[in-house]
Amino acid sequence: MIGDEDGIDIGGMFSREYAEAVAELGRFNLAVFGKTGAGKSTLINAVFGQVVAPTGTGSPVTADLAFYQHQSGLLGLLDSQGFETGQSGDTVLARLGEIVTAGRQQSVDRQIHAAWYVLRWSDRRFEQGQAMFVNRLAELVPVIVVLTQVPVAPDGSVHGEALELAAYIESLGLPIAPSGRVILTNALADPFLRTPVYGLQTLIEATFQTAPEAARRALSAAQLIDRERKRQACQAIIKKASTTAVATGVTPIPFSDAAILVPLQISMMAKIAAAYGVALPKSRIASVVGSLMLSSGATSAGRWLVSSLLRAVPGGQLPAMVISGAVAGSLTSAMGWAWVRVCEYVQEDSTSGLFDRVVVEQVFRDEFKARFRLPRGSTS
Ligand SMILES: Nc1nc2c(ncn2[C@@H]2O[C@H](COP(=O)(O)OP(=O)(O)O)[C@@H](O)[C@H]2O)c(=O)[nH]1
Ligand SMILES: [Mg+2]
Repeated sequence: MIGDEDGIDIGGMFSREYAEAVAELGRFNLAVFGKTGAGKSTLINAVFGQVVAPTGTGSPVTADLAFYQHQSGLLGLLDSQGFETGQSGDTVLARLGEIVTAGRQQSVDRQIHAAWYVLRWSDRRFEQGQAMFVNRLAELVPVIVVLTQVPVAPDGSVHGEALELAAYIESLGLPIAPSGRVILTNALADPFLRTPVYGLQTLIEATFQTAPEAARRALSAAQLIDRERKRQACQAIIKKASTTAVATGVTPIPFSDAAILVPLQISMMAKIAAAYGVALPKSRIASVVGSLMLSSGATSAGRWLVSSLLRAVPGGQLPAMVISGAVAGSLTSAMGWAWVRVCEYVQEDSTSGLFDRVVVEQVFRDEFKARFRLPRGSTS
């Protein structure tokens, strides 16, 4: 058991709170269509990171329409394994029709919220069969049309012929979500040609606009592109927790009183991890949170808190003081943002795929130090 000497089972507490927070976010379900080689998998990877194939239990999984889930549980993905329009397109549409119909009787996190129709720019054409497919698809689910592998110059300008193709598709008057515009993307940067990644933020924006309100928080958590959106979600979580902490206040002596804040802070950290869609097994995050809080001493009877205060007080004398509500609030807020930094770090550094404890602790501490301010007048 990961806990401190006060007997708080931090890991267990975190796990429960995290599961609850993820469940509360729900799930965003996306269907992705396009020919083999169009760039579906590459695009999904760039936007959501690694999405794993499940066992297929409970989902109508077939060879032509496979259901995948993000490890966080926040994203469901229906991937047409690649098909041509015509006969196999009909099969895929029929299958999707069944899924959509079945979903109508179920909760919102079982429904398909949007589709991406993915088209490789270098095909340089959009056939009538494809237009018909988009039309029929749009009867089942809102369709966003995405041009992939678009050539982009180092200065970020898009190849003129790609713009022309997009304009041509738009001129057909298809029911393209959310605004009739085709979205041009390049999911891979080429360091040799110095071509940048392009259009993913626009794609995410369009997907947000298309998704129903109930699925947007899960989408925000699952995607990797729009970090500002995640920060905004975390800001609300931190504000709520620190406001509660202000109302709580703490007396540092005896030290154990600081532990009053622990459940609040654990809950805050769990909600943040969920809002970031940290794609690690929850047991693993829980164990890191446990060791983080233990080693930082934040939970062990507030020792760390007190030593932080000591360092912040000129002369290093611990005055006989009550940690005011303002300090409790500032402390909780600093912890929240420090944890946001850790979640960002873990997401950016997806190559490691692991929480490295030493590094995580460093990232946490650095951000905490930068954020924690002793409110004026609180030590007198
Ligand atoms: N330069 C570049 N190459 C891409 C891009 N998307 C896909 N590719 C390449 O195109 C090929 C097919 O991509 P993939 O994602 O497997 O297509 P899928 O069959 O639709 O899933 C792969 O070799 C990718 O590396 C992109 O945005 N830019
Ligand atoms: Mg693929």
